[in-house]
Amino acid sequence: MSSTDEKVVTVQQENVEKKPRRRGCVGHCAKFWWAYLLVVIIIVVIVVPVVILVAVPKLAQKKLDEADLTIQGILITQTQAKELSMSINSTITTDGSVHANIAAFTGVMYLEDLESHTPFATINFPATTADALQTVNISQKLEITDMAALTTFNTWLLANESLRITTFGETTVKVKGIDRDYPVTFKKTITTPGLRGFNGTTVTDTVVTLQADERGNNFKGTANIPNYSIFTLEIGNATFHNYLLGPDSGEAQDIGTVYIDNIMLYPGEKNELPMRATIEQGPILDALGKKPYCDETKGVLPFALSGKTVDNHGQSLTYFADALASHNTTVDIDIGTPVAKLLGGPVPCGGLGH
Ligand SMILES: *[C@@H]1O[C@H](CO)[C@@H](O)[C@H](O)[C@H]1NC(C)=O
Ligand SMILES: *[C@@H]1O[C@H](CO)[C@@H](O)[C@H](O)[C@H]1NC(C)=O
Ligand SMILES: *[C@@H]1O[C@H](CO)[C@@H](O)[C@H](O)[C@H]1NC(C)=O
Ligand SMILES: *[C@@H]1O[C@H](CO)[C@@H](O)[C@H](O)[C@H]1NC(C)=O
Ligand SMILES: *[C@@H]1O[C@H](CO)[C@@H](O)[C@H](O)[C@H]1NC(C)=O
Ligand SMILES: *[C@@H]1O[C@H](CO)[C@@H](O)[C@H](O)[C@H]1NC(C)=O
Ligand SMILES: *[C@H]1O[C@H](CO)[C@@H](O)[C@H](O)[C@H]1NC(C)=O
Repeated sequence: MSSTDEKVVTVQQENVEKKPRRRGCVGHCAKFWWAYLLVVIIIVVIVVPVVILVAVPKLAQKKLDEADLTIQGILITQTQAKELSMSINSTITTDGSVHANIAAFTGVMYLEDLESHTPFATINFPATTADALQTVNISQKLEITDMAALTTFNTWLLANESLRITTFGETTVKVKGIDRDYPVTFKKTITTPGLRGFNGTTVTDTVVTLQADERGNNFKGTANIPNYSIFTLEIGNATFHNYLLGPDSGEAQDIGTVYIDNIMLYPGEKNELPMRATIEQGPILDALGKKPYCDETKGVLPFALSGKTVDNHGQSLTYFADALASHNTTVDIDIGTPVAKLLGGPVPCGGLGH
């Protein structure tokens, strides 16, 4: 400010309000210091806090809300009765316009479409930044605190074509240049494919024996179980009810137990698992002698399998067993071919007496 300006100001202080920025301040400010103080106070007390306490956190929350969470894979291993290991490979994508650090937090996961929103898992999210692309891989032990919620989740995962999972947690974000932690809510809902009730399962390489082996099994085969989900699941040893479905849908008969050992279900791979069963042979032979199995289907019989028990290294896993028990997977199995091999010919229509 030049001395000339100062003089002008002292003379024309009445005009200050019209051209304030061109004026100096000495005399004027001395008189109206309180007005400037008021402006400063207003800026400090209202504007800065509004920016810092309202605008920035609002923006931070908005950017967090706009970010996309994508889950590439979920691994459930070391499954025990009360705990399991869970790893998640995920990415968070943002537009990258805000430089911020999101603090680590504990979040929960629940089924979006189940009204209670009861968490089935508690996840420890690591600290992340708001970079355009973030890889967030999590690997942790999960104590099972709500068995019913985990069982329901597994039931939905098994039965549905797709399911929506919400991850929710309260955390804080620190925006670059502002030394302050803002509370924000992390809430993301993803849609992920389910197991579709193992639809499309086939059983091949079937062998039937008249005499049961040392474990009591008189049937062997290979189960080919499709996994449409992104989950890898260590299930362990599972047993299933084996229903023979009659020609009329009403006539289902529980004819024995199917055993599949050491089930580790992978996505994107064919899950070929040896299976064995202890089944009553009478109902099988009866069915093979009836239409349409004795002619049209050439001995391919319809079965339904639903879970009975799940045991992994000696521990009973009810959260899998109850989910598997809630669903019937229908499978057509070629029993006619191995039986014909055994008997030296196919069972004719009308049964073996004919
Ligand atoms: C995450 O990715 C790594 C490397 O590709 C892989 O070994 C691991 O199995 C994946 N985990 C999950 C949970 O998908
Ligand atoms: C994280 O997961 C991705 C796959 O989603 C994988 O490519 C990457 O190698 C994993 N990183 C680590 C450290 O496991
Ligand atoms: C998923 O499956 C469960 C159990 O069968 C069912 O009750 C639920 O309505 C299904 N949800 C969706 C969204 O399909
Ligand atoms: C499984 O297949 C059956 C018969 O094809 C179909 O009715 C059912 O909707 C399928 N279930 C899923 C979850 O895809
Ligand atoms: C499954 O059962 C067999 C015995 O039938 C046992 O040797 C094996 O260890 C069991 N596997 C698991 C994962 O529990
Ligand atoms: C599976 O099918 C059998 C035979 O039809 C039936 O008795 C059983 O109740 C069914 N189980 C479930 C869970 O639907
Ligand atoms: C799971 O298995 C099915 C059948 O083998 C396959 O079509 C599907 O692509 C697999 N799922 C994933 C996520 O790759």
